[in-house]
Amino acid sequence: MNSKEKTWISFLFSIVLLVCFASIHPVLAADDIIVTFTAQNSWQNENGTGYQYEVTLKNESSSPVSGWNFVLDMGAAGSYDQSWCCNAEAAGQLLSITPLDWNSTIGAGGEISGIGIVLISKNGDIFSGSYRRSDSDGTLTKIQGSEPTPTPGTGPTPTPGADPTPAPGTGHDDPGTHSYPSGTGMYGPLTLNGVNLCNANGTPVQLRGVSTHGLAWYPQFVNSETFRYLRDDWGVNLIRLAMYTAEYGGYCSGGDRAYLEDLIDKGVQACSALGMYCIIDWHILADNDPNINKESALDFFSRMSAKYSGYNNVIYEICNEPHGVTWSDIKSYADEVIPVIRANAPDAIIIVGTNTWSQDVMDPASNPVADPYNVMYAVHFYAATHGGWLRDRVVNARNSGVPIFVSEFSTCDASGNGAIDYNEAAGWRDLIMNSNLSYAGWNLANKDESSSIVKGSCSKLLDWSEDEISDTGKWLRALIRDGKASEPDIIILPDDEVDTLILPEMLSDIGEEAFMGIKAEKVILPENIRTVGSRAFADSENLKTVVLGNPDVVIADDAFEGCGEIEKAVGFSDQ
Ligand code: IDC
Repeated sequence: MNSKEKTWISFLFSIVLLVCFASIHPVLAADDIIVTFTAQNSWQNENGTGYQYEVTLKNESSSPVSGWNFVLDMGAAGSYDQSWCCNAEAAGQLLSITPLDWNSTIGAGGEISGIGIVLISKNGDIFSGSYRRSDSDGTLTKIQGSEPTPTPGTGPTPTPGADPTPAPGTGHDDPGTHSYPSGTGMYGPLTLNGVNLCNANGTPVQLRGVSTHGLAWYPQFVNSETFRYLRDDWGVNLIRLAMYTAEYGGYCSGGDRAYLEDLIDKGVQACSALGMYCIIDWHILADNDPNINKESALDFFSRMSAKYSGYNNVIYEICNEPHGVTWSDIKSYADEVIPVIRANAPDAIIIVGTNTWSQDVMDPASNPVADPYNVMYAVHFYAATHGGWLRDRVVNARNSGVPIFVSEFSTCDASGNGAIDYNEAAGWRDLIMNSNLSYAGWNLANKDESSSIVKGSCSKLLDWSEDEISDTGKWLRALIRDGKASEPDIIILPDDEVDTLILPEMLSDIGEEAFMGIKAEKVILPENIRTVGSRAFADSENLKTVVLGNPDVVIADDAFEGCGEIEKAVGFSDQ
């Protein structure tokens, strides 16, 4: 064969290949989206069985698909309950799902995951499986998966570790991208100075946050995207992880302990990567006396404190709301649990609940726990039930040397529901702001009750519009935002051992002389940092490199006075 013939043959061969390829993969292929429902959890519900599905969408075509939707026919046996990381609308038996901004495009051959949909079925798990989506009307046709099965057994049977994690949005895929050293809160280690919660060099700090609802009830809110959103939009720097011991899926009432501990770990790790603090809350309630489940508590806190011993952002709340007991019952419990935590976490902040649903804050004034180092006491208020009289107690207790943490509160009444008392709430707000109290508002969920910060009608886990957060949510967000806005420059004492100092993302402006004389060789300024003040890093002898997350950061001329030559690098690639 001469070269001309060869060229012809290879040309013809290509044509044949092209024709074969085109017949298998039509250029304008239709119905390229495969939707897969995988059941993660199931539990008995008054209307049938609740199933929590992880939903993925795969784009089998060779071009990206934007603005997808799909429509699931739930049949007569199915109904819609809630969802996350998508918009859902149920009309009769039809459930229509559309994306959020960040997951609206599926790349060529790509897949998106993290969508959660909870459906109720009277006929077992009829939805698990894969479906092909019709391009024309979005309807789904099952191509693989289960036939209806008998209804499974009772009780919540969550699969450990299989809780929903929202698919990451662009640029937010790894909360650790601008990472904090593992287990570091944005103000570094905390300590008490009198009744005030402070950073290591004695500057008072304020932890402002939200408490989850029961972890077993609303696990979907425990994820780093939600926490990041709360941090960046609301100014939250604290998440309380409320783990009920007796109620619904409770740790001591038959709940899945491994699953609950996985959720705690997920929450702790998310907070750590975001420089946020978190409270591990042993949420006693119906079990009014903490001594009832003391053995479990000792075991739990011993393991938790060992696991998080190096984490300066973890706070231990050892009994949510004792009631119907005496202070000496609570104190004797605390005097057993505190040393167990101290053995592993010598400096952690520990919060002790007080009697009468954490209202009797005067008790410890005359009779504190045996080892009061870094121990605070809880006050809980619900504004429509607990007014000025409880505020007076808080003031008196603090004047008597009792360090107080408002580890749970809301604007409505003590049922967690009912009307908001804006007058009393304003009184509490003044006390919180004037006394720089740290707090966690109840609750981070979309339950249809006034204390939930997201409305029952909204299933989004982040990016809530004004209409999607409840009145309590609005009030709380304003409180937190104002707290953040009025926060003084917080100077963090860098650890002498640290070669690389990663500054918290929340520090948008670095004040004058804030980090003078640090020992680190390298400083990383996350992208949120806008200005670096005069002599901010002056006289830092070892300092050689400054990594700028934001190339536009405005740095005072004398910020590095007295240092050697400084190399400024842009971006985080060398972390
Ligand atoms: C409430 C929840 C509610 C749940 C109930 C279970 O808001 O959805 O059904 O617990 O018993 C507390 C408790 C806290 C309560 C809250 C409101 O710490 O668990 O949550 N509250 O009643 N103390 C005072 C009020």
